[in-house]
Amino acid sequence: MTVGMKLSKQEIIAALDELALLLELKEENPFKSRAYANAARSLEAREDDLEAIIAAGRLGEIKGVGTAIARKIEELAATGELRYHRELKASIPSGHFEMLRIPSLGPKRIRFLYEKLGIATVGELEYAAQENRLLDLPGFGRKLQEKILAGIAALKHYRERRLYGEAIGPALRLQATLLSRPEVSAADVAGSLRRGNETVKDIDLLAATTDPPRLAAYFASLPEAAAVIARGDTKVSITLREGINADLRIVSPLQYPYALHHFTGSREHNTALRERAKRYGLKMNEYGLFRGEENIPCRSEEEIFAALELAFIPPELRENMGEIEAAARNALPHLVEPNDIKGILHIHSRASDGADGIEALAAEARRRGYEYIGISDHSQAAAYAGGLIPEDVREQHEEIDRINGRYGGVFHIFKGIEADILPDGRLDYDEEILASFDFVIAAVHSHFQMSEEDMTRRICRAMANPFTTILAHPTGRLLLAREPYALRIDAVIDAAAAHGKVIEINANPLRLDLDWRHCIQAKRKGVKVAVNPDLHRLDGFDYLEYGIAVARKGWQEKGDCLNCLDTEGIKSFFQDLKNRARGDATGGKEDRAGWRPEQQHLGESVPMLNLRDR
Ligand code: DGT
Ligand code: CA
Repeated sequence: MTVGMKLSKQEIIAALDELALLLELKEENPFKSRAYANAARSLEAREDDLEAIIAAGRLGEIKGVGTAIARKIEELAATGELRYHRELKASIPSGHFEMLRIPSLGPKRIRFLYEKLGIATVGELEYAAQENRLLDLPGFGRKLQEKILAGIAALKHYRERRLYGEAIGPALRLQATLLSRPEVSAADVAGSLRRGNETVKDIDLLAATTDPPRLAAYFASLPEAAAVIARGDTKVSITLREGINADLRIVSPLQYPYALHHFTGSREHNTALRERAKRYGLKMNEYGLFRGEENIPCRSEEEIFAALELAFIPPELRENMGEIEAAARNALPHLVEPNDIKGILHIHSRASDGADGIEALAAEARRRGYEYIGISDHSQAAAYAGGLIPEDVREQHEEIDRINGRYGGVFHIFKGIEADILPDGRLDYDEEILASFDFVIAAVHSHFQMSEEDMTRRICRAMANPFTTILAHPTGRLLLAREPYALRIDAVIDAAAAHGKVIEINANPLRLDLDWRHCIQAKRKGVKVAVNPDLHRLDGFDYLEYGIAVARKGWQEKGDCLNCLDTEGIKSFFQDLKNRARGDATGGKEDRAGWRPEQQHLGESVPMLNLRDR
């Protein structure tokens, strides 16, 4: 019998690690903190199913898991939370846990700052650092003080913004709510969300009605609104229960297309378009497109663009990165769409740190209409994530062959691996094992602190490895949480181009890495991308939509995405790479220059780079 877990194994491990940190912050007995950290490590190392262990009441058999910790794991699994954790968190100054997100501040230093200077919040810490109070503290100094100030600046930026993946759901629900109203004739999500930006400040909504006061009153009284920030007849701002602000602008049906364009932005795109309008003797704003006093009637955004002799520019491209010039030449890209995606790579199974077996993953992919999946569990160096030793790899390949046999060709599972890129740039298996995979995703998971030069050399070396197929999450960033490691991304893109390798758009909403700005750069160099969910459980398939938003924002077309190839197409792509690897490995001189299938088409429409500071 299974108990049904409210949290995944990974989430339980994360909760234990957080408990260890909280205990350190509280300066409980250091052994107690270490006990939780040790228990977390033992859980990570276990290969068998945690749910089954709990159901059998056998948690106590795990090394480092005593009765007290076992009970807490059971509570976490059964209820999704832990009373002890809640109480501990409440007993520590509110800002201390947040301070852990500032690089170079650990529990010890945070406690020390509290004892010496009474610093309980990030704001107090910022003030103290600005007043040079950290200069003379033992173990601190000017360099650390500056690092802390820089960390606080990043933290404040993070606080003001939300992940696309967090905001898009509530935004679409609000749009549906608006559309269900009889007085509303049109409603859209606008702003940075409509443009598919990776993080957003707020939710912008636009609605058309002939009865603005009624709609304004309705919106302000929504049960989703935890607070009403501002309320007029044309604009209402609320704070949602999730803590995100949502602005509704209310316009007349005639004004709607102009307002939709205006409030979609970006500011930079709007400014450039207004300049173009000026050259046509027109004035453009949220109320209309005017020649003198006369409004040029447009029933849609398409008609507004047409009035300026432009093709319709998809919202994702509206960043003034060359889209207006391309629209004028009728050379906009045909952006990739969800239906173009034929299969899913970068999938973790239960063999490493995923929650599901290969059959269940394949069945879910089939149910969603995909033709193939590629399993890519962690490699041996990633022991913390249950990385596969060579024997595990061989077993997994036999399992995949068996399942593929049962599918009889209607669906295909590719054999892959997410191989760690070791600090010196080598991959985490010998050539014999590497050669046994259909594809290899190379990934940095350790030693993030290298110099820019070393990290660039490390990753470029991995790109040059004949067995590498795809580079995973190239910058290692976690949006609103961790900055990218130091890296010359242009050198990495050049290396991908030189060796015919693919770069991943990791679709996890926290990563969205490769960044869309660099996708444009990759496209100019003829480097293909793969939209990869990096999924660890079945609902991870939902991440695809976030990755596709990034791909679209990065000007990617169907032909630019590896996993828009059908089964036969991707099979021969993998095979071509492997043939070449075999040539390299035997010192052969197989047609190296001539290889690079389909990589040469430099989209006519790719803009010159005009990368804004991030
Ligand atoms: P965000 O909210 O920081 O994620 O980014 P946006 O683009 O959603 O910015 P937001 O919410 O301030 O405004 C939404 C759009 O409305 C923006 O992209 C362009 C337009 N807009 C708003 N205020 C102004 C303004 O003062 N001037 C111009 N040109 N456009 C504006
Ligand atoms: Ca916005």
